[in-house]
Amino acid sequence: MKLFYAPGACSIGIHVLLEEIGKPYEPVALNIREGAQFKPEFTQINPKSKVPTLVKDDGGVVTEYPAIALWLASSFPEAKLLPAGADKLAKALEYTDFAVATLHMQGFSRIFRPANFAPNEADHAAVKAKGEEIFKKGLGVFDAALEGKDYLLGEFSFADSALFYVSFWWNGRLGNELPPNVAAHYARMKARPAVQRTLAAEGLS
Ligand SMILES: N[C@@H](CCC(=O)N[C@@H](CS)C(=O)NCC(=O)O)C(=O)O
Repeated sequence: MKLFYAPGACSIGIHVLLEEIGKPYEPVALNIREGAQFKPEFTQINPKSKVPTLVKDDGGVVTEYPAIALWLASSFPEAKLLPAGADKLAKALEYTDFAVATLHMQGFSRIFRPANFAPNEADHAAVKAKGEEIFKKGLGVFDAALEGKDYLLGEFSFADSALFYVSFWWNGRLGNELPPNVAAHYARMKARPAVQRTLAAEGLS
């Protein structure tokens, strides 16, 4: 397997899952600030120009965070990343998609890339404020979901990797406070050897 990632980007969550699995893989860092994702060498692999992108051993390509996470969890059951049963599996996908599609794409993207939402610079402060509102509301949902639990599904699953990366952005990168249950989850995640190896590999520890 080959993982295309950018240090500190959302791909860090998939990087964590690969470290949890512990099978051989090749991490390939893309400099997305310099536009490596738009170069033909990469667009012929993923025309959407996004990380994470996973190339399987059979040469097939998996894109989109929830799909990659689900594929990894299903393909390596011994890593126990896949919750058993339809109800828990649906919950894991629900949490993963909420972190990626709402907190990341709707919230964090507004905070980090306001120009993608409003061409007029005068509107950027309002766009960022909306992003923060979306992000904080989402963290509140995760905080309630974690009440009385160590991980989102009780046991560790692929969904925790998605909450980890948005927590890392909010707290680790922006220095904002996390609500108590999410803060405890983030601390628990950072204590996992797989997370520590990933942070070190991405030059973030
Ligand atoms: N919907 C995608 C989002 C991936 C995404 O937005 N990745 C960002 C990094 S966090 C990226 O590759 N950005 C490069 C760009 O937009 O040019 C997923 O679930 O994987």
